[in-house]
Amino acid sequence: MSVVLALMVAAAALSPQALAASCPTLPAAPPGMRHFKLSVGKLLNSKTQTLAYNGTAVGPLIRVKLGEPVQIDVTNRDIPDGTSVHWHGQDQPNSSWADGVAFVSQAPIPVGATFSYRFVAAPAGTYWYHSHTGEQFGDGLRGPLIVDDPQDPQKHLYDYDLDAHVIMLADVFSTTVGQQLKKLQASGMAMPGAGGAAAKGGMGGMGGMGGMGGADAAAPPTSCPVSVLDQDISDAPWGGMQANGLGGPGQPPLVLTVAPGKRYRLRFIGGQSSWAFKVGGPAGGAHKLQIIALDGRPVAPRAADAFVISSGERVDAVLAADRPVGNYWLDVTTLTGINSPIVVHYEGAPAPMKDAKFMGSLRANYGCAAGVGGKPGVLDLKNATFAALKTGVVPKAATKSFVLYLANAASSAPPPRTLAALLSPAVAAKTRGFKPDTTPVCPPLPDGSKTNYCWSLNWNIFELPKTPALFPKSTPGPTTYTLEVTQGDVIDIVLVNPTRMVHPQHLHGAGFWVLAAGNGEASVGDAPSGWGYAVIRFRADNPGAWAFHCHIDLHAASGMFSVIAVRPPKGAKWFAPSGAACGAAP
Ligand SMILES: [Cu+2]
Repeated sequence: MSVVLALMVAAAALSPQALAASCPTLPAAPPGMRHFKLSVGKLLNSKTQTLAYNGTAVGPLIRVKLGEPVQIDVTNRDIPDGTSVHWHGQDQPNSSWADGVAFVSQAPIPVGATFSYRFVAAPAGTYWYHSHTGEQFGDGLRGPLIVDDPQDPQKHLYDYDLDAHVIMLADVFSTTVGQQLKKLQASGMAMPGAGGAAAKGGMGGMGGMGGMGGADAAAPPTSCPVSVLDQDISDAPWGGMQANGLGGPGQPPLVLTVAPGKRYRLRFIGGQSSWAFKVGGPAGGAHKLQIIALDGRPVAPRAADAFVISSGERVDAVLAADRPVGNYWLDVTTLTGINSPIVVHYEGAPAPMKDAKFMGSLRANYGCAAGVGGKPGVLDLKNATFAALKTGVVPKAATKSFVLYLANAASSAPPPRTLAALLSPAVAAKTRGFKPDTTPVCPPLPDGSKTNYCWSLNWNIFELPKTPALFPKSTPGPTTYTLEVTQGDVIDIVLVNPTRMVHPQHLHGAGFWVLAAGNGEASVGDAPSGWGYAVIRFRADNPGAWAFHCHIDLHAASGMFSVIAVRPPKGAKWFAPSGAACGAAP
């Protein structure tokens, strides 16, 4: 009897319905506050996505001014697991409750409920919103969020900044990301070019190779040999890509209309869940791009034929319509050339879809290019240096620092001793004493089940707490990896990537300075040559529970995730007074 009761209690604690008993809908936004509504639900009869905002391939554009208060009412129409919306890149000062991460800052919004998010729009730039519940964003829950700066310091660089030129990129699949994850957990990662699931144990037999992933060659419509050197590897299958819901398999391309002689600000959003994309060209391309902002922040302009954009990243680039009137391709491809393009259409040119000669030049596959490193003029943003226009005052030193390995938890590669000493004892315990492991296997999942796929931070397979980390009554599980800091701390995080894949790490609730980045030796440790590293610094001045994780959907879902708890000094409130959290204990 008591066992049954305990089980029922546990089940109730997990149900979004029960958790979100108090998931409040606020009254209509007061004057001066912008008000938007999102309806979240299943999308039937689509070949490329299973979930959608407002029933459209890409959620509606939310465009506001810097400093404007915003209210967005989000209704869960029919998603049984619940949902939540994260406002990617927005600082959320004193509004951690509105950050939208299920089980970190809120309970999932249950079916039929409407939760009102409120926050002040800042900073200015190109941002986006997406689900932060389970793996939902890769299934189609993504939309653009633009914050305009009335005093835009780059206004002189372009003539137009059109809604129609906000470009949401996405990789699309015939399976949900959840299904992809289950398959990977069951059979492990395929090696590049291996054409199938790896042997039992995932990386078995490849000791020392770290997290080399592979394209799932089960049924890609087109394929190119993957290039490890250029990082064009993904553990997701390839099903095609879209720009604003167009250009996918069997679809017409996205058309960007321009007037001759004018300059256009194009806002690219890396809404894809797995694959990195190259934007620009074709090689020797018709139009050069002038990059003016990265991840929303203005940078000193820099010209490029093309650039690389990973999951979660944004690139603002000016395209000058300086070619003879006509139609031109603007390529968006994987790094090795699997392609789905955008058309730049000049006013006065024939409609591109009716221009047989032009459309005849569309190649379903541009062939297998040399990749990023092999093409002149292609900027790999990870290795290029950009100067931020506004840096603020960088604190001189950190008060607290962390080292995070972006590790495949089945990897045999041990951290170097000097870095190992910097890991917390709890984390060090999880690294199995740093003994080289000649038969690498993933540790069991937090629920005890076996897995063959285990991305991690410091070998920890993250589990979400049962009640949101932000709530006073939250109790973390054994592998709920929480970095505890105090409001006012200056934090350094050393990110070390010992794997062959890129891992775009995303910090919630704060911007950060990149102090150093590159390959080879990190300035604060001795990462072996060939590993990638980045050292970031930020002010932990925003109290709350903030996610810090890989933005590749599969990686975050498999365990490459952490929570940074910014605790206010003793006696101060954890919630902002305006906090109206979803599922908060009364
Ligand atoms: Cu990753």
